[in-house]
Amino acid sequence: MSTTRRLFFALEIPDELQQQIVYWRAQCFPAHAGRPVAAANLHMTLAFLGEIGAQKQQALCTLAGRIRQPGFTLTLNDAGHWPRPRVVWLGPRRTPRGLLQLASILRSQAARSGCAQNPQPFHPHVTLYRQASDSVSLPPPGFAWQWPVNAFALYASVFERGRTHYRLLSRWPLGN
Ligand code: 2AM
Repeated sequence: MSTTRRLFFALEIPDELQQQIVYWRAQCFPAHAGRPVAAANLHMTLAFLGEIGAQKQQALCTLAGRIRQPGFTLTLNDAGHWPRPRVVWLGPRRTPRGLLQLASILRSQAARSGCAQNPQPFHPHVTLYRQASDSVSLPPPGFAWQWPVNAFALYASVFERGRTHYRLLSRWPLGN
């Protein structure tokens, strides 16, 4: 029997920024805003692959390794609340072209390999809270976290001892 894993391509957020974001979150959101995502789990999904087997994973990794794209600077300076999936998110006010291109390539490679993609346009975001309360208030504008993105990664979503965590499996550089 072949085993599958729940995989996705994502951008890592540097550890120091993850810590700064959770510190800011604790200051700026009400205590009952929702279930906060752990600092180490903060990331930006580029393409969700779903439950896939080793063969498909290998094929998608080969394609990912052929991507030649420059890096870009990402600035997270916007926040929002999606009531339906019940998430509060952080994202860029202006999406860098490089981020759109990278997500678009990974999403089309995934779709061509049989990983159904969300038909909605890519909306770059970092989930801050899950099971967000309906009335959560968002912090005023004026915050911004910025870093140079010079790689993207493949993660497995792992449920262990009652918790989900994201295990980094592979990383590919973005060039100049
Ligand atoms: P979310 O943070 O908006 O929930 C691991 O689960 C990552 O994959 C999360 O970033 C999650 O996005 C994303 N994800 C989970 N299911 C998905 C789906 N069906 N379509 C797109 N992204 C999904």
